[in-house]
Amino acid sequence: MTKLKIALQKSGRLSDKSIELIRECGIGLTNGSRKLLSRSSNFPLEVMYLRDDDIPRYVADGVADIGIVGENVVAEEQAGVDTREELGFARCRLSLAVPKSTPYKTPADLQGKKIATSYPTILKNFFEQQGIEADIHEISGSVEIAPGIGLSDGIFDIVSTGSTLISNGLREVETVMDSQAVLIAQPGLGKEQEELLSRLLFRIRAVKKARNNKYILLNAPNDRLEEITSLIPGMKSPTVMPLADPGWSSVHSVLNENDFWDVIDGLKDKGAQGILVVPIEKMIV
Ligand code: PRT
Ligand code: ZN
Repeated sequence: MTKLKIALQKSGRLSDKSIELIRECGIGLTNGSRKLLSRSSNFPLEVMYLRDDDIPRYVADGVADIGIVGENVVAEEQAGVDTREELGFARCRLSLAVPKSTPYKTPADLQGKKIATSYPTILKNFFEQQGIEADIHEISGSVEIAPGIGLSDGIFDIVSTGSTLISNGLREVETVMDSQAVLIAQPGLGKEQEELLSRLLFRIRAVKKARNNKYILLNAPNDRLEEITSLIPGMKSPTVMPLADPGWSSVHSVLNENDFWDVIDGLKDKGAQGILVVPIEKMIV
């Protein structure tokens, strides 16, 4: 039987969330202990665990059909894979940073400077676009210490909270790209693999939607029902049921996480009571 082969990071910032996503898609994995390979008993999926930097190449070469990796690695490796879905986790950015005391106004201030990075391809493209000639010094880890030990004038690295930069006396001066985990696929997958991938993507989208939405239940005075239901239109329209107490109704709907607190404030202002908000496990629209 045809299997879809997916490459996941063996251990690191992407691994737990990647495995969790697969599990939330209802795909059980045997030996989740991250051996080299694991299989699913209830979906034709085979997982191979790799270093994240190797994932785009393995997918491009067809050793794996699909993979989960950061956009930063996809851009750096230039392996020729298709990005099929943004997954919304492992968000970070790739930025230029210089020592706090170094004056900086525009990228042109980096002309002729030495920049340490683990992402030479992305940085080279950025400098080319900006018409800047700088000396890119590739190092594989602890990039943030390079200026302090006199190895470079600045760095180009992943930033998330920014605390690593601050504790190394560096200042973020330019964001070159934003990144998050993405699902990549080999271009020109076979028909059967493509069918399996669309089943998987259907589930991933249901999980993503559910994560972004909450189920809301509340009691509303009937004379303000219209105002209240207009705030929570839901997937089609809210469910409204009479309560035993005449003059009151129970309203059920779905609420997007982004507008969550604003809507709750509005509902309270309009007299809603007993508001309950519960997580949704899957959302098929
Ligand atoms: O062993 P393997 O090669 O598989 O893993 P790795 O060590 O190369 O990568 P890993 O596990 O550290 O990161 C995997 C992916 O997570 C990256 O390619 C990014 O897409 C994403 N990601 C998200 C991050 C961060 N956030 C992050 N903060 N990757 C690294 N960092 C580092 C950053 O370099 C900085 O030095 O964390 C440090 C702390 O960041 P601040 O700004 O929060 O202090
Ligand atoms: Zn890596």
